[in-house]
Amino acid sequence: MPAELSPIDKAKFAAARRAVDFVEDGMKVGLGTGSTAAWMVRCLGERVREEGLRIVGVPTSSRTADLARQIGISVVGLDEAKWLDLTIDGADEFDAQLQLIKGGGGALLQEKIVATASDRMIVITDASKEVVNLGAFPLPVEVVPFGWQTTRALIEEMLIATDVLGRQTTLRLNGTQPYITDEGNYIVDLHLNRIGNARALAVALNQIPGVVENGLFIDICDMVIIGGAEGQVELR
Ligand code: ABF
Repeated sequence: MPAELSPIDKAKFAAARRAVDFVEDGMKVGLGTGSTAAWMVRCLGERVREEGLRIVGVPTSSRTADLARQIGISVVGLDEAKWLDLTIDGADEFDAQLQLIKGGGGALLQEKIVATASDRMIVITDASKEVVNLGAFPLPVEVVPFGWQTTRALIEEMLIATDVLGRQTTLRLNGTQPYITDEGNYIVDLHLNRIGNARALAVALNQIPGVVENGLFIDICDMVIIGGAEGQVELR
């Protein structure tokens, strides 16, 4: 483990390091996005260089694609890979059922497509992201720019009939301009505080025209690896 890391980065590194043990020669691997996933890409690169591990990586964002190429991991698109053995990614929140909120990094759409097209998804995280109820972290919803204010109003209207505590929504910005995803869309963050029924909310959101995808990952994650600042890991 790099010695000069902060406690949180040591925890992220420990989870990432353990997760790459699950990667076997010849696998097609989904490469997540975010700072924890970036550690995983570096650890995977080390195995490629030092052990001659032969893998193909499918990145979930342009940022991850750039990093993987720099590090010497072969990168292909999902349509070339077709189906993946394993995806390893970070998360913003996870609960006891391994339901997740993702998308704080803005890559939820590609992350969900890639994870869904994988035999197995492993989430790597530090302990701070474990929650009893999802929702303290704002739930990202990717929407098409056309008519986004109408889409946002429809989301707010739908939330009234939903089992959530908060109802505020905000358009994600990059400076003063809307944040643009890799797919050219906007993100509306939902400040819900507590989500009672994540499964029902995920379905309801995706029924609204203009919503492309939401950051609730239900029945997608198979294992969470929680890293600690002393290098310890816990598998759930
Ligand atoms: C991705 O990166 C996202 O889905 C999640 O929003 C974020 C987690 O970032 P980090 O690992 O930097 O905390 O996995």
